[in-house]
Amino acid sequence: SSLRVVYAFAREMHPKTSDVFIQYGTAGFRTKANLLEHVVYRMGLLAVIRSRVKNGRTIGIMITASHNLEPDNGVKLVDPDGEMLEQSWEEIATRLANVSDNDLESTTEQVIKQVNADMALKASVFIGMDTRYTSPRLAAAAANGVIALKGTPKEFGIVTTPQLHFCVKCRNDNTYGTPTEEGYYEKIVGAFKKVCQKLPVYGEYNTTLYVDGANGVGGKKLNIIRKSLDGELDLNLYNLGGNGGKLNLNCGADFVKVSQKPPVGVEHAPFQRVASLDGDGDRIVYYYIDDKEKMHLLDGDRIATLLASYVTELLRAAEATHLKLGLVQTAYANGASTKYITEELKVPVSCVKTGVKHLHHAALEYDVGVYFEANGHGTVVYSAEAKKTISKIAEEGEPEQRKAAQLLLDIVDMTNETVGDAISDLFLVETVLRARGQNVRQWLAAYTDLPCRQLKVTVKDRNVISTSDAERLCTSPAGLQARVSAQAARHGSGRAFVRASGTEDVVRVYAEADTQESADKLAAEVAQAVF
Ligand code: NG1
Ligand code: ZN
Repeated sequence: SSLRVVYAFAREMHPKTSDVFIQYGTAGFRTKANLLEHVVYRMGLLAVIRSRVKNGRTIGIMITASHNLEPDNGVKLVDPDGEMLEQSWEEIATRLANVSDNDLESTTEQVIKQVNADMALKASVFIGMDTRYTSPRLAAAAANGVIALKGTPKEFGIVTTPQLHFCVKCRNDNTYGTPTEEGYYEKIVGAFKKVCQKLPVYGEYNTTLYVDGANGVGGKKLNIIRKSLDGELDLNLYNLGGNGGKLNLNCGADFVKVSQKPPVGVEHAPFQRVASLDGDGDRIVYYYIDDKEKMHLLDGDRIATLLASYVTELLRAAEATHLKLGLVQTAYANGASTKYITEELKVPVSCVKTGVKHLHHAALEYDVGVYFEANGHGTVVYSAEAKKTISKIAEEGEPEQRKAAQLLLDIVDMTNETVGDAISDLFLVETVLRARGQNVRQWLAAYTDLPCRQLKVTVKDRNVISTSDAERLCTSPAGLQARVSAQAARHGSGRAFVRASGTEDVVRVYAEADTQESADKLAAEVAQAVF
């Protein structure tokens, strides 16, 4: 059959060259780029099957290893609504990625039967990639996989991960926007410019923003956007990938958050706010350096509270408080942020497992769901009911109500609801600071973070660690949780947990306490217990 030819082609063109088992994890497959070509090709096959199961709706394939260093790469699938691949398919993806070339044909047939795909249907797959030098070759392998099963690939070239998610969503739901990079700018940047017309600059807010682009795709895209901002936001961009700057190396959101150090490659001025993006543009943290050269970090928790408090304010002004707003965090959220959300903002907060799919899912429970990982990955999602209500008030409400509702509608348009998006989040943060006439120090004043520390420990088999209670408790190996709890109890405001990473072969340790010294000590003690 013609499929025979397809599998023979796969063996020749994208052979499986490694026997190392690879797993579809928190963010798809991620490993050294040279081990991925056959995996990506097979994800091309799977995307076609998935598209057919979804009645020909478009599926996305993104080639990226996000905040990892240049030698790594990765691939993940995007579902029709722009969300992460449905969890039950992760096992199928893993199976397909690991079979031998000889068994690829029979396994693919099995999968087609198992998911009941009608292979006579059309199939459409959007492919995007980050700036890694290994990405074009992998994107081509993905396209070959799509063509092999007679699907139609559309290559977007270099885009941020959230831009690809956005395009997939728009392609399947044309009320959301136009499925192109330009369509993305029109909607998201267009909404920011609209808001700027309504909110004149005043108070302590200043339109200058420095950006650390992590030498990745996000900075490059902001460089395109920069020229269209008409002075409403003056972006000073650093780490755009030129001048020998290496992707994510000593720069970018993950480096800044985890090391609690400013990135290299950025000029610093005291109290100047800086936004730091990660390599594929789906995470963002802010920071500034004070006049004593101390860095102050405004992480994902901080962005979440800023957005949640402002949207709450607008809902109140629009008299739409029956819409339920909630916030979703993970165990990595700083304890001080959770306390602030509960006690000051009086907003319900849920804690879920690490990984944006868990947060996204939990956020959909609310009319307005704000979700962020502490590392800066997050967004806001609005229910259909919320959008309808806000639109109605924007048309028919009293003047003050209408004003608030119209502003909210712009904010909804500025938001990439499909996934955490550094560019969209940047404009949202700037909107709130501008609306409040605040500088970055005033933003930081909302609450004081507990000092914290993150460590990674390499162990023989990280999978011996199991957890419960949204990863805050360790259920195995036996006795470990008791030791972690005992150590945490010895430090003021001490809290610590351990879990196996879903993206790296390590165990992660998190600790917080009332002083940095204590947090560091607690993290080291817990790491010792794991080891
Ligand atoms: P792992 O490696 O499972 O901790 C990391 C991040 C996640 C998420 C994924 C996907 C931390 C502690 N973990 O997961 O939040 O962003 O990568 O990129 O930041
Ligand atoms: Zn990322």
